[in-house]
Amino acid sequence: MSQAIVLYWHPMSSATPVACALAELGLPHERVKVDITTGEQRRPAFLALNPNGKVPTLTVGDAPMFEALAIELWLAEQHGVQRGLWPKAGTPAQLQAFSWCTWAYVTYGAQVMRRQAAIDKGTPDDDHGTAALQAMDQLLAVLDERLAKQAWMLGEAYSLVDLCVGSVIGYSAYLGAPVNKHPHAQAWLARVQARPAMQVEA
Ligand SMILES: N[C@@H](CCC(=O)N[C@@H](CS)C(=O)NCC(=O)O)C(=O)O
Repeated sequence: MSQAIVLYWHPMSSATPVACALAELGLPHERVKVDITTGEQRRPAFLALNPNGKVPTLTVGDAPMFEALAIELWLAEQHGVQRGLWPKAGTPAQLQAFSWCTWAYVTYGAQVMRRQAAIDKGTPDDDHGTAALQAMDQLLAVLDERLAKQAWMLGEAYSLVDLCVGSVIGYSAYLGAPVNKHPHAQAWLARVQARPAMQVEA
């Protein structure tokens, strides 16, 4: 029997893509809401699971893990292959899957954080906010080129790479990233966001 999975989450947060991935996989799990607006994330019991005091945090049996990207990759590797939602180990597609998910969270994500910082300062269009949008525009062109040739990130079938990359791109659009200048990426994002699993309360 597989070990119990518990997701520590807060609505509309970095935990959202993890909640959607669990729904897409149809994996039974428990949800524990951590109210990050009242400081629940700094309680000792929670810090023992994630010393950073952040959601998402996942426990698998007694073992905790954190960072949305790590959790999504673990879920995909552990539970996605048998459901046809993640490539088999050792295939060229698996290498692309790791590359694009990391691209979204690390390379593109750095620009998202830069834009977010400018917005949080109350000056979204200061030098940093504007430079972040320009950098995202260039990265979106790379994504658009891939999606001009194929319907989904790995080819002709939807995978958890679409969920992972689409979650970051979707959030960036909300911060003003020019996704609508890139028609293939824009159409793909709409298809990703229409998945039933993306509609879960998260
Ligand atoms: N890089 C982390 C970011 C996690 C993060 O910043 N979570 C926010 C919610 S979106 C949080 O828990 N904030 C609570 C706090 O900073 O006190 C990840 O992807 O998991």
